[in-house]
Amino acid sequence: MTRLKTEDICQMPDTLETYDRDLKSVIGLSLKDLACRVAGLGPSAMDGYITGCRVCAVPVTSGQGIINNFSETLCAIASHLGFDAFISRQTDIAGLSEAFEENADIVLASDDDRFVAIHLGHRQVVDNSQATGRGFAFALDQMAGGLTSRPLLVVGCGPVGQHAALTAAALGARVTLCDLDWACCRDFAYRHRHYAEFSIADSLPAALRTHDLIIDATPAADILDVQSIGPAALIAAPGVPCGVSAEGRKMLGPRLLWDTLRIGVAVMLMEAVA
Ligand code: 2YC
Repeated sequence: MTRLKTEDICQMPDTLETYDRDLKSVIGLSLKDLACRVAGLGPSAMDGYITGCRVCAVPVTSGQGIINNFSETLCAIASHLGFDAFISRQTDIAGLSEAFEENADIVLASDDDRFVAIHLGHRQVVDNSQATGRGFAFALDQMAGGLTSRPLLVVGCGPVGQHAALTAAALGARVTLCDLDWACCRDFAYRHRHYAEFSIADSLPAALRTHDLIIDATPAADILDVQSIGPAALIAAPGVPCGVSAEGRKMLGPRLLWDTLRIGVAVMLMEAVA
């Protein structure tokens, strides 16, 4: 999991309204509507669950420690979606205890390895990597006007890529996996062979030339050479760094959906509360 830096997120709390407008222009849905769609409930039905639902972000000091603005950004996203969000005054286990004592319904917390939403009442855990994979597959479905029977390339066969691949397949796409670790793709395809048929690309440049729908689920910068990408291709890229270079991002414009945290967090919260 690539660790965010403060500079990746410090603008987010103040730009959520603008972000939501941009997202709606690219995928036709607001952040809340997208996350509700992933969670399988309509936004109005979801409102009944969201209103008054208390979300506590608990800073965690283990490993590389706290990322400045991380918990604040989680709270800002939760509030933007209509939740009653707050940050625990204390960190770690004391913070977790405080969340419980302050009647939090959902705790958001991340160490260096796992970022989860835990619904204390439903006893449910939603993992960020899984929620992000699902969120970006749905987002691409929206951008593309449907994935049914369409070839879709997932680059990166880690937790985010695997859940993006499963969700894209569930949405009808013909999914091809690509990863430097070919065996990882083979094992995933074999494990899920009764769920869907997953192809494996042995060359990324060739796969980029033959796919118009691409999910970049790698922690690698500049891995997607825009020269190999077709003029109609749509790309969904979760996380940091973006697999498309800065000039590539300019060239792609609204054909690229890149988001480092908001879609994953929104899906975590909606899936935890649904
Ligand atoms: O501020 C804190 O509580 C830190 N312990 C947070 C560490 C987050 C580490 N993970 C990341 O930077 C991201 C996740 C948000 C999703 C993938 N990587």
